[in-house]
Amino acid sequence: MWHRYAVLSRSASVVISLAAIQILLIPLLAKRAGTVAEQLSIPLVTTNLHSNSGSPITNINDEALNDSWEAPVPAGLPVEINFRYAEGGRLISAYAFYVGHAGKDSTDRMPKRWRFEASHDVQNWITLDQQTVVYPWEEGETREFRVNHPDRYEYYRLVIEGLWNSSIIRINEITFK
Ligand SMILES: [Ca+2]
Repeated sequence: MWHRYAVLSRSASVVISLAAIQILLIPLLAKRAGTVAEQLSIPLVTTNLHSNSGSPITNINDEALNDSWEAPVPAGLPVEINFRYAEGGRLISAYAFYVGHAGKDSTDRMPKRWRFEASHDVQNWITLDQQTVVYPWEEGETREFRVNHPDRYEYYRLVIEGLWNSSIIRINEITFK
C-alpha cells in the first residue's frame, strides 16, 4: 500500500488515470480467464448415431437439464458417445446421468449396460468403469458413478450396449467431476 500513498501524494491525476486503467482491464482479464476455463471444461461431443431433429448430441452436456439428446438405436449397434477435451485433457473422477421428467419416455430410454473409457490417442482405450443397471431409473434422478484410477485424458467415451427398455436412447444430461 505504501507506494499507493506515494502516488497519491505526488499527483491525484495519476491515481485517477491508474484507477481508470484498472477498471478497463478488469473485465478484459475476467473475460480471458472465462474463455480459457470454458475450453478446458466443455468437451466436443459426438456420437455414432443419427440424432432426432431438435435433440442434438450437444444437448447431453449443455448444463440444461430440461433438454435431451435422443436417437433411434439400430438393433445390435453399440452406442458411442465421444467427449474430446482441449489439449491437456481433463481429469474425471465421477460421471452422472440426469433423467428427464417425461415418464417412461425418459426412464425406459436410459442406458442399461455400458463402459466408460478413456484414451490419450483414440487408438488405445482403457476402461474406467462398467455398469449394468439393476435398479430402474426414476424421473428427475441424478445417478452418479465413480471412476477407477482417475487420470487426465483428452478423450473419453461411453460405449452403451443396451437400453433399459426401448430402441430409442434419450439422455437429458451427463455431468462430470
Ligand atoms: Ca441437456
